[in-house]
Amino acid sequence: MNWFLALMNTVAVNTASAAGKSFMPPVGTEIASDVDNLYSFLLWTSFLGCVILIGGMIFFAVKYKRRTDNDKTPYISHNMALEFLWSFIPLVLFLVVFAWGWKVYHDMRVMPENAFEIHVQAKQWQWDFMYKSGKVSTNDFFVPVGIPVKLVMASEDVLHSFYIPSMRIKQDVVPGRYTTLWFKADKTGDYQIFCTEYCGAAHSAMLAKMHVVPAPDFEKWLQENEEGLTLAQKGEKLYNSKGCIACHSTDGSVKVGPSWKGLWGSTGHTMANGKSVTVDENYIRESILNPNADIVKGFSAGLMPAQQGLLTEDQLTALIEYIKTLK
Ligand code: HEC
Ligand SMILES: [Cu+2]
Repeated sequence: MNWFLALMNTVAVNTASAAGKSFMPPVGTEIASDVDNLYSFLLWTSFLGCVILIGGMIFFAVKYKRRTDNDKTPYISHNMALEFLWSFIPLVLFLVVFAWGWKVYHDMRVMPENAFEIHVQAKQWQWDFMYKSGKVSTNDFFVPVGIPVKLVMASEDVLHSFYIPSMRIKQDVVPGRYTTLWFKADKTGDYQIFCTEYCGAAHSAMLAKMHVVPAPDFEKWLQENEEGLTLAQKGEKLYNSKGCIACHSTDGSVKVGPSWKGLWGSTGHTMANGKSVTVDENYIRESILNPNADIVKGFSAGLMPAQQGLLTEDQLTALIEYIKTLK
């Protein structure tokens, strides 16, 4: 039996050091270490369970092997204490995993209030990163270290999925709606980004690099080759050129449609059917592309021309960023 234990020990030690070093991608956030801890717990309890189960099976098979033809199997009906323990201990383990997993998932999905927002646009087969300052960068994703970053993501064509293994975060990027993701990078450095949803011929080449840099360097990068207009300013131009100005004011006065002033972030926004919504990116997106989906209380349906197919994802993002500034 000793050689067996020695072997098991070697396997365990090597797996542990592999898991700690090369097996998992480098840890870039607090959430990443939370995920790793939970994963290690799962791995080790499963390993222990496996040893107890398979080890016990082998042990009993050897110990109670039938030796002569006269060996009789004793009659055992049940064992209360044993049955209770082998149900109760796994139950506790599963509940621990449930609560722990819920906590980590909760931390991943609750967006911090004051996060730095960056728009991510996926298309076959590249990632565009749009900053509020107007800067756009393709497949190179610059973020400041130590500051919570929130991603508002849209797809121009098919389903993609944005994955940064070192941050242990992943989120589908779905055509027709915005999805969000957040992280706070702890360490400067370069990290790999993947698309993890098969999206066509060059899916495996849909890669990007994340560059986590000190905040001053990030500011400097943001200002390099600035295109001139911020996202909100581009939105304001569209507000004029696309004719929204005919029916929407930005100073609170009511025209044919509701004013955009104070629209962003309002929580008890009432619809004609009595429903009350929170004004976020997805609500505004839907209101622009398909106005009849939700009619604002006090206004008529059928007046606003649907913009589906008339605005690009970029233009939609710019308009939303403009509306965000009209506090
Ligand atoms: C012909 C008038 C008209 C034009 C032009 C128009 N809208 Fe509207 N819009 C309305 C009306 C009326 C409503 C309220 C009824 C509804 O919810 O559909 C509305 C609602 C909205 C809302 C929801 C507002 C809220 O308080 O919830 C948004 C956002 C919006 N429009 C964006 C736009 C954008 C962007 C454009 C330009 C591309 C535009 N609209 C052009 C008439 C117009
Ligand atoms: Cu993709």
